[in-house]
Amino acid sequence: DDDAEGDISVVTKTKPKTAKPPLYKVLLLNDDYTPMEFVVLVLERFFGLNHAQSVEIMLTVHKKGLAVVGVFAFEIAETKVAQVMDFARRNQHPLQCTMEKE
Ligand code: TYC
Repeated sequence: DDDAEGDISVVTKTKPKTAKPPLYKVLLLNDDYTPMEFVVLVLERFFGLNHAQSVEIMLTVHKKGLAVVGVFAFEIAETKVAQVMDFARRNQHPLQCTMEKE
């Protein structure tokens, strides 16, 4: 360009992408014996849900057979599953909790 108008340059950056860790769904499974109140307590205690949210998810598991109760990085999901399984076992309930890659 030899006239007075200056070219406008726009800087476009491409962010170097940091690999994001895979996420894991933690699932609660229905059974015929674990008391509803116990499941609600589990959801409140280990998943930080309030009472209303816990009742809602418990009823979803009861009706549908299972539900996702949270999504976490591997280590956190693993810890939640272990905590739930241990708490259920100590209270002699057959409640099952598992995880799967999202
Ligand atoms: N089905 C159980 C009952 O009728 C209640 C229940 C809900 C059990 C959710 C497990 O993950 C569960 N007492």
